[in-house]
This record gives sequence, structure tokens and C-alpha cells, in this order.
Amino acid sequence: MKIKKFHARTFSEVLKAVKRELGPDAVILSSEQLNENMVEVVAAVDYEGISMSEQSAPAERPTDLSELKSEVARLKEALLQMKKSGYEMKLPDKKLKVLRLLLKRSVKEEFAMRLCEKASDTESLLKVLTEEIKTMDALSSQKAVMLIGPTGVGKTTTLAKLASRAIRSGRKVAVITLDTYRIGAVEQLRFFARVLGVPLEVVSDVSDLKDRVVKHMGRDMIFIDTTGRNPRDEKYINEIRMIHSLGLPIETHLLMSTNSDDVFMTDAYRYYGKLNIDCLGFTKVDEAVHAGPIYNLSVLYQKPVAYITTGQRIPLDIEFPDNNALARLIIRKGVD
Ligand SMILES: Nc1nc2c(ncn2[C@@H]2O[C@H](COP(=O)(O)OP(=O)(O)OP(=O)(O)O)[C@@H](O)[C@H]2O)c(=O)[nH]1
Ligand SMILES: [Mg+2]
Repeated sequence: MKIKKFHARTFSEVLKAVKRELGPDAVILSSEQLNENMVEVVAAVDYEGISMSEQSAPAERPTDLSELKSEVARLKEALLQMKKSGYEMKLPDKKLKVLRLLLKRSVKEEFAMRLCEKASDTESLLKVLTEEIKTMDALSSQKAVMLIGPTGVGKTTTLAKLASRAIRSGRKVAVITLDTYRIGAVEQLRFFARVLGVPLEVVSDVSDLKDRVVKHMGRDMIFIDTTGRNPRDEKYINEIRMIHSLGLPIETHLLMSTNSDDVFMTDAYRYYGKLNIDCLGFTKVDEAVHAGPIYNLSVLYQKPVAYITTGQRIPLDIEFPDNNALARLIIRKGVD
């Protein structure tokens, strides 16, 4: 284990230095505000890669490795707890309330700690969050909107909501689906397209997409649905990249289900983060216990939130909150 002391002007600066030097797995052992301009943090990181003894018998090695792994996991957990309680002890009461509220709302610990530097109490937290969180004013500045995201998040349903609202506001719409992968996917969209009275193009090969988009350039908006896939699927990520390389006027919306596991969402960022995402949409807010993940992902992706969806009804269950409304949702949604 490597342990090191860091100094900087603010907690966020010092946390950045810790990450830069010790990597994302570093844990904070203690933190202290030394004076107005100086923060001290002691951080540690586990050994990277544990080398097995060359002498040990092959049969013993897996046993050794799994024991070591669980020992490291236990140590990590203990250090995390120390880090949290160390930080909490140093906070004044009002800030401690802010920290606890954010953690209760599923805001990631490091983000919550950073917010605590800016917000002196729960009242000022709303202002800080409102300033930080970005939303989109207009729905789309591009001709086409493409929805991407993990399996079952609500891409097709959201597409139907967006298309329906565009039609209601007097726009001429076309729908294209690239989802010929899942059984029943085309039928699902064919049904929506029939109800909405808009043309539907089914594209089974990405190389045909350009022609289909060009065909409908005369329309005001083109909505493109995609297959839901595991973000770890490299072929899928490359396919989306290929679409981006076609040079079409497409705005890409990444949809995430607000009730997904935070570990999954953060892991998915490693893959979706490589793509040209223009904005985020959060689905199933009605089913989620907390809205903290909306903040976590908007910080991770550094992209504005375009909309949230709040149920299965088309086109009713979609909202376009401004930053203040979103900040209120993040602070208030949950059980106390
Ligand atoms: N509660 C709730 N359910 C939703 C919401 N949006 C979509 N759903 C439901 O989620 C399920 C999956 O929705 P789809 O639109 O088919 O999801 P998808 O991302 O297109 O799925 P794949 O194409 O298979 O990846 C359906 O039962 C939808 O009615 C929402 O905001 N709230
Ligand atoms: Mg779908």
C-alpha cells in the first residue's frame, strides 16, 4: 500500500491531485482544512498487481490469489469507511447535513464532498446545484435526433413521445429504425409510426443510413431509433462511431434509466464516454427512488440534460425541466 500526503487550496484541487498521482482507486484516509488557503489530505492506494511467489505450488496459487483479493476488498471497504468518517468529523454541522442529504439521494461520495465545499447549508445547495447542472433550452438544433442507450431503458418509447410532440407542434416528421436485431422491435415502431401517421424506414445496414436520412431531408425532424445493447459490446460502440463518421446532421441523445444501478451507469460511461454524445435523457424517473444519479452522470459526461421521462404514457410522460427544476428534483426525490 502506498500512502501519501497532499496539499492544495481547495478539496476539489487536492482530490484531483490524489486521482492524478494515485489513480481512481485511491482512498482518503484523513482530510483537514489547515487554514483558509490550505487543505491537507492523506490518501492511500492498494498495491497494483499482486505478484505471486514463483516458488508456490500451482494448486496453492489460485487459493492464494482469491484470499488476497478478498483481503484487499476488506481493506478497501475499511479505508472507505475511515475516509468518510474522517471527512465528516471535520465538517461543521450545517455542511454535514448537506453531505448526508446528498449521500442519501445517491449522489456519489466524491461529488457530494465537492458540493459541500460550495454549499454552506441545505438552502444554498439548491443554488449551487442549479448553477452546476446544465439543461437544454431547445429540443434539437439538428435535423435528426438519434437515441442510443442500454437495453430496455426506453429508447423506442421516448422516441415515440418526442416524435409525437414534434408532430403536435406542427412539424413534419420521419422515423428511421436501425433496430432489426431484437425480435418485435420493428413491429413496435411500425405500430407507433402508423398511429402517428409518419413514414418509417427500416435500415438493417448502417451503410444505408445516409441515403435514408437524405431521402427525408425535406422533413423538419427525423427520429432515429437504435438497438439496445450492452455498452461493453465493442461492435455496437463501433457501429455508433461509424454513424457519427457519416457526417450527417444528427444530434445524439444518450438515454439512461434513472433507476439503474450506479455501478452499472458509471461502468457504462467507460464505453459511451468514447462517443460524441450531445445530451442526456433520463428515463423511468417515476420508478427511481432517488434522482442523485442524474447529477452523477451529468458531471461524468459533462453534457446537458435534455429531458426526463416519468412513465409509460405516450406522449404525456416526458418533461423538459430547467436547471432549477432538475436541481430541486435531485434534492427532494427520495425517502427521508
Ligand atoms: N415506468 C416507466 N416505464 C417506461 C418509461 N419509458 C419506457 N418505459 C417502459 O420500459 C419498457 C421498455 O421500453 P422501450 O421503449 O421498448 O425500451 P428500449 O430502450 O427501446 O428497449 P430495447 O430496444 O429493447 O433496447 C416498456 O415497457 C416501456 O413502456 C418511463 O419513463 N417510466
Ligand atoms: Mg427499442
